[in-house]
Amino acid sequence: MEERVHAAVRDTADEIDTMEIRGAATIAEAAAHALRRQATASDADTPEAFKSELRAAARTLYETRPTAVSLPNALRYVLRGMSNTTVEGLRQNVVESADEFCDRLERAQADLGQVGANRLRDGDTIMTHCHSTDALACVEAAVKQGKHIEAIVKETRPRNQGHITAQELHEMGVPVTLVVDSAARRYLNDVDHVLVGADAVAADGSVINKIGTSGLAVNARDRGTPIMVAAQTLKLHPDTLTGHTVDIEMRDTEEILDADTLAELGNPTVRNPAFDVTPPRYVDAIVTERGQFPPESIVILMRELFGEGTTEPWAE
Ligand code: RUB
Repeated sequence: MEERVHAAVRDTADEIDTMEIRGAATIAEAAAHALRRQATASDADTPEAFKSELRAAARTLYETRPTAVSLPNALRYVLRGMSNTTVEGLRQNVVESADEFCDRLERAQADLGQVGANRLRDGDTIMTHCHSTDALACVEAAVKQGKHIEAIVKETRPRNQGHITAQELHEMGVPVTLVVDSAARRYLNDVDHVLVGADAVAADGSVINKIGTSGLAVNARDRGTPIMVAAQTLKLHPDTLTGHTVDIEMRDTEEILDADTLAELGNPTVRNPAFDVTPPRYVDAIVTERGQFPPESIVILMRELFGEGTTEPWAE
């Protein structure tokens, strides 16, 4: 099966796996592009062979990182477009649905940005965790509305995605203070909103995002600081409607310390979970392109979008 998967798809899968491509929305967009590439490069001579190639490509992409639901949601969106009965027709279907998916993603982020920006007031300071394009879309829209926003940016160990956030905020003209993760509570007194993204939102309103989000949310609630999650509907996890839980990715311990240091320390067990779950009671608003929702109401939107659940992206 692997040999039918185009090299460009395997490259994208590798880049997602090694996090050269990262962040839930960016992963989804790259996966849609990869399926498009598989379709345009395919030399399948029957519709069945073409569909089977696309499903194999989808599975290769799916098996990279388990937590961001935007990935299977993207694959499902593109594969569901395959309705034609000829190879050329199917190729056209995939190209069109991949392009449509990427357009919708971009529009959703812009619309969500407007909703999130309305929650921010002129002079507000936000605190961020990790790097989220959905969250930054809110800040960008607020800045475009003429609001002065400042940011306290958490480093986000072990991979320091906070550095990307700091750089992008700087490019928007937002003054940034960078802090180590453990300093977050100290600075929450100076913050008007905690603003984070999501890799997945469960039917009960729980938010799955970069490890450390839940601790930040608990501290923010203790300080009375509102917690806003920017998550386009692509982040809603359909399987949680039927009781499934979200798989939390465990990453390589080398992201935390190298083998020599590990040996010097007497080879302790090291754990490196990439994400955690913030219960809905610590979240004030989930901002989507369809408006803002209290976390407990997100299930209504999920039922509207997905019905009672979904199948695997490659199901026939
Ligand atoms: C990224 C992360 C981001 C979400 C949302 O984790 O937790 O907050 O993916 O990002 P990683 P976006 O760096 O491990 O991929 O809003 O861009 O979809």
